[in-house]
Amino acid sequence: MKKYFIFFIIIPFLLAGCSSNNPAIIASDDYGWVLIWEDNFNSENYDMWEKANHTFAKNLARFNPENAIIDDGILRLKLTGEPQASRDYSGAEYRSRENYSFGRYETRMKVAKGDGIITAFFTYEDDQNGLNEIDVEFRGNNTNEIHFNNWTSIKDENSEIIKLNFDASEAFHDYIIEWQPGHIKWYVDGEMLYETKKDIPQGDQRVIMNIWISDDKSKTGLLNEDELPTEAKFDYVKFYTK
Ligand SMILES: [Ca+2]
Repeated sequence: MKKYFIFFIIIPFLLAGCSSNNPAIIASDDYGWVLIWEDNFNSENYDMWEKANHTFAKNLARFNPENAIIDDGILRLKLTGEPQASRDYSGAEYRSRENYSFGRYETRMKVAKGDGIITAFFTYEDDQNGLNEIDVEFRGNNTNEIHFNNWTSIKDENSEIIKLNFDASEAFHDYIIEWQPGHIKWYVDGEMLYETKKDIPQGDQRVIMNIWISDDKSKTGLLNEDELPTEAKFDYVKFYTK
């Protein structure tokens, strides 16, 4: 009798242990994505992308198209000490010509290190009421922290800062924004790190990658010109829907 008792106690635990070796039970959001386009940056694709030449209020640099370079399968966005029109420094921005909607936006990137320096992968569009945006952003004064932000034209920035177990300036890592009508999820190297259901943009947006210098010294630190030139690198961008 004792033997049978042990059998019935142990077998359910063994079966439970086995089930963890089966294919993972995947949450509904994690499958069904269909790749719509990808750019691996093996060549310039001006039908799809443009190189920005503007700046904005809190940016101490101005984007210079010459600082966005496709080189050996990598998009290199350079930040230099060369004056550019109204600014003392030159950054770079690569932006899609088209707007896209709900979907999964994925990149593999290596960000820039240095006080004041921002590297970002994001979706963005101005509508008549203001800006709509979903960000993956790094401040170069702490590249062990990732910033997930989202705005709509009727609600200011929602921000979440998460500590990573690596320095994003030392190697390439995978970053994903999953944007759906009711939520946004952010993934790093396949792991979901944050989800929000607040203030989800609803209109189509461009896909943008850039490098620039923040004037907000209290948050990003003061630029050290000895850190220049520097650059952020992008291996690919992919867009999926379902
Ligand atoms: Ca590539």
